[in-house]
Formats: sequence, structure tokens, C-alpha cells
Amino acid sequence: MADPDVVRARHADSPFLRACRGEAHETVPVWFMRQAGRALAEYREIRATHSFEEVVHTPELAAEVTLQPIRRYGTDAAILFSDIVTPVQALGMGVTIQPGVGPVVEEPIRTVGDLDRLRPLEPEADVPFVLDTVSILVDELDVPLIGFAGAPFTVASYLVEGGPSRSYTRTKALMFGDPLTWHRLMDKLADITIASLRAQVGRGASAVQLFDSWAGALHPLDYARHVEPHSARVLDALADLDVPRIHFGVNTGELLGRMAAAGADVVGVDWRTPLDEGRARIPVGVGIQGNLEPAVCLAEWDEVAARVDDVLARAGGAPDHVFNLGHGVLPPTDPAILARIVERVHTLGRTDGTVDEQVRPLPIERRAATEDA
Ligand code: 1CP
Repeated sequence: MADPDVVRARHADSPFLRACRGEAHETVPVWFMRQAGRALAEYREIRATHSFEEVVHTPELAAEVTLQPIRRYGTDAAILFSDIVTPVQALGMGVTIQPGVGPVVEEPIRTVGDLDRLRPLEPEADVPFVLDTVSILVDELDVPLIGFAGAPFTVASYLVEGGPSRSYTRTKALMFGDPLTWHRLMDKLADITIASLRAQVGRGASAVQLFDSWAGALHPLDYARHVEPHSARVLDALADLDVPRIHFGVNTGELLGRMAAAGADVVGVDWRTPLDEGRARIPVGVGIQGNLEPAVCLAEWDEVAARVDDVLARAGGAPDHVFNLGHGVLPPTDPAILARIVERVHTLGRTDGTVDEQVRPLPIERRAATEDA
């Protein structure tokens, strides 16, 4: 098994890690959230004979699926193939991942009594398959591996709702109606998240991303009161590991400053906030990741290229920009388009505070083409 410190030293000067630290480097690094998965025929082929859980629980398969997008796209970082609910699933919370739906929880958490079912995570005993996947990957990869976990709020939303939700009504009802139980739940989930992330780094992950995918459902006041302290505790508990901490959520334009303040080294921005506006909302010294609209990847190449350039222009050649989508790769995306995006970002992206003359931001007030004619 590779020594995790040796692995990290090997990647320390990679564009991705240098960008996360805001240090000078040559090419703009790029990776895609959900880069492994249904957009790739080679993933669908494995899934034809193995359930999602089987893949995650079999280190050789999980490692293979993690490597597939690196081979296809040439992305600058790999992200472990697992799920944000994997730790609570391993703790016996009755979680299944249903195709086309997502995580479903048999007996949701609704009362203080339900909290007893959630015990602390012992990663080596509870999720050895995740850690063994990390070990295989750091031996094989030429690029850094990103470990990840769901943030307490987003994992809580699945445990309380019982599955994916649009309104998070039950989650908010618990948060507002029984804050004591809410904070105890969040505390337990924060401890589970910390244990999971520390163990992934312990096996050689070079960076971590904390996915608070659904935090954007909250008013900033409620985020500050009911969520941020717990996410901050997670991020603080990783500080001594000296790996970049990326903090991401969808629809979080109004929360970006707070997500940075929670202790992120890099804040992920979804596609709804123009990258330059997102930048203005986070402190100097914190990096930025994003934020091409994932559905743009379904368009013809000329449109994709113009939108890639728009993101690069709004990034302004900053050395601390990591190019990504604003959320996950959509299943109907043509992998060839993603490969071309990587190539374009690598070719046209700059990191010295300048912008290539070919690269232009699109004016937001641009009228429809038919009106121009
Ligand atoms: O049928 C299948 O093959 C399963 C689909 C799938 C996949 C490919 C799920 C179920 N999870 C994953 C992998 C996954 N999930 C990864 C590793 C792959 C990669 O990124 O390349 C990661 C990082 C996640 C994280 C995850 N799971 C998040 C946070 C990221 C995000 O998209 O915001 C969330 C919210 C989940 C929950 C989840 N798991 C699966 C689905 C379909 C969902 C979303 C359900 C919903 O909409 O609420």
C-alpha cells in the first residue's frame, strides 16, 4: 500500500493542487462533478451486470469506474466513486440507492428517539471498501484524487425526508420545530463526515470536497444558524491535514460568502451565478471552482465553446480558478464534448491574470439572435 504522504508529495505540484492553493501554475485545471457515471458507455456496461451498491462495495470496480473519465477526458483530478450516503448506509440506516431516483431511506429520522440509530462511524470497520478503493486509486492515478463527503445538512435532508426532495419541508420542520433534535442530528452527522474524510485523506486523497448540494434551499439566516456551525466544524477538523477543502452547493449564490467563511479553501459555484459575481462574494485568498451550465454540454460545439470561453473570461486568468461544471454531468452528455472542453480549457485558459484575446465574456443582456437579424 502506498504511503499517503509520498502519494501527496507526488501530486503537490499538479495544476489542480497548485490552483487550489492559489499558487502559480501553467494550465487551468479542470474536472467535472459526476464525471464518472451514466454519460459513459463503459460505466453503463459495468452497471448492466452490477448494482450501484455492488460497484461501490467492490474496490476493483469502484476504482475502475473512477479511472474511466480520466482516460476519456484527461481531467486534472479524479473523484472517488462512492456516494454521499455511503457512510450512513454502512451504519445500517436502511438506505438504498434506487436507479433513476437516488438515495431512499426506509425509516426516516423524525424524532429524538430516531437519533439513537445513528452511531459513530469507524471507517476501517464500517467502510473498508471505500478506503481500499482510495488505496488502489492512489497507486494507479497520475492525477490527484479528490475524496468527498456529503455535508451534514444535505445528508440530513435524505435521512429526514426519506429520499430526494424538492421542498425539504420535513427537514425544515425538524430544524424550526425541534432545534435541539436538529442540532444533535447535525452534530452526529458532522462527526461521521469528519471520520469519513479524515480516513480518505489517511489513505492518500490529495483534496476533499464537501458537498452541501441542497443548502441553497435555505435563507442565509437559517443557513447561518442551523447549518454553517456544523459544516464549519467539519472543515476545521480537517485543517491539520493540509489538503485543500472545496465547499460546494447548488443554488448557493446568496450563501457563497458564508460557505467560504465556514472554512473552505475553494468555493464551488453553481451555474446560476456568473463566475465574476461569485468571486466578488468570497474573500480574497479563497479559490473558486466552476461553473459551466451542465445543460450547455448538450448543445452544438460552437455554443459550448462560447460558454466555456465566457467562464474563462469571467475567471480573469486567476491562478486560483478550477474549471468545472456548475453541477454534475447530465446523463445524455456526449463524452466527446467533455473531452473537447478539457482541451479548450487547457489551451485557452490562462493563470497569469490575463485573458486570451480569443476568449470573450458573453454580454448578459445579449438579445436573441432573431432580434439582431
Ligand atoms: O444508477 C446509478 O448508476 C447511480 C447514480 C449515481 C451515481 C453515478 C448515484 C446515486 N451516485 C453516484 C455517484 C456519485 N455521487 C459520486 C461519484 C461520481 C462522480 O462524481 O464522478 C459523487 C461525488 C456523488 C455525490 C452525491 N450523491 C451528491 C452530491 C453531488 C451532487 O450531485 O450534488 C448527491 C446529492 C448524491 C445523492 C445521489 N446519489 C445518487 C443520486 C441519483 C443522487 C441525487 C438524488 C437527488 O436528486 O436527490
